[in-house]
Amino acid sequence: MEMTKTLGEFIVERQAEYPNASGALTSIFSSIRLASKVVHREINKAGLGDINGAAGEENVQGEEQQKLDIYANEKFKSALAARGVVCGIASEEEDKYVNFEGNSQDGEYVVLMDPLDGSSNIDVNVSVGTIFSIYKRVSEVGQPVTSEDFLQPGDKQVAAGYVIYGSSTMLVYTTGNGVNGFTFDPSLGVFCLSHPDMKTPEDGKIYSVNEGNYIHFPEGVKKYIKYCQQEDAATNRPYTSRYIGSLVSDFHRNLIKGGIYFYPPSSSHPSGKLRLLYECNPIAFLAEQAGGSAIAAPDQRIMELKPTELHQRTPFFVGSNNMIAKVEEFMREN
Ligand code: AHM
Ligand code: MG
Repeated sequence: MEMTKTLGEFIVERQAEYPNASGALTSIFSSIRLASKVVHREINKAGLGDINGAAGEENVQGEEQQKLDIYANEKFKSALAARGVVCGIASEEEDKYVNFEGNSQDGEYVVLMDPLDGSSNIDVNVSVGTIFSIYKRVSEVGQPVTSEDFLQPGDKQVAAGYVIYGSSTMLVYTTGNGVNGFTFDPSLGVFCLSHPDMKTPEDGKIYSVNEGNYIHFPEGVKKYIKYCQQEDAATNRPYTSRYIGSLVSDFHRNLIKGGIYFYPPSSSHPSGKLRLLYECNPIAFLAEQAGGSAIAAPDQRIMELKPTELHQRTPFFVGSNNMIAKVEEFMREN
């Protein structure tokens, strides 16, 4: 069998290529890698034990927490706290940001995460994911973290990525030098480089949106959806509609094949549904690093938004450049 490079080897190699990259980042990736293996293991046997189903609690956003949401949150949190390089985290499943005490206080990085995204899909054996975003703290090293550490614009991200627990488990990440994807080999217990230097097509044929909300969408978005459905040989229309309802999975497919994912503002949810800090920013960073784009509105890059709240939501349009340009055009005109 030909051995491909493992995630661990790749990170060490990259560190040598970029001497300014801190060894702390390597350590953070080790934590994420470990926690994702534990979550992978649990998800793969989720139908067997009593890990499926609701936990009986709601998160701060009024959403019902699933047992696996809480499990994944705990695993990632403790893995990140263990190495003393992360001083605090914020998570979809935590009301407030969490300060890591003790020698973690000397850590220079904060991590924001959605430990288990797409949790409505857990009980029915459909792919879910973990999303993470890493920043350098702006507060003083040695002191407790502050909200400013977490409310940084996406452009300040040091690294971001996701784990997709799909038909195979993959970890995809960027440190601002392109995007690389690693597939987990469960028999060896390692992630192997399977998708080096991922680039998304300039154009795509797939549009991904919850069309059940159509009636509540702004006029420009409605017209764009109709545009996707019209027949036009020159532009390969009608496009194909694909919507899993797991952002990570929908994005991952579109990243590889070319496409657009959007969760627009609607009359019932004026800011959309997705969270800026731990869903949209990391996905936007990956999209741009793969040659695509991510916007909140026409001419409004996601990563330039200045966050004001930890769990703030934003409209989100992400994917192939030409498709994003087209939806922008429709939104501008309407
Ligand atoms: P979650 O973090 O509570 O799972 O919610 C985020 C998910 C995304 O993964 C997905 O794209 C979206 O919510 C689906 O929402 P909807 O069911 O409204 O289409
Ligand atoms: Mg989520």
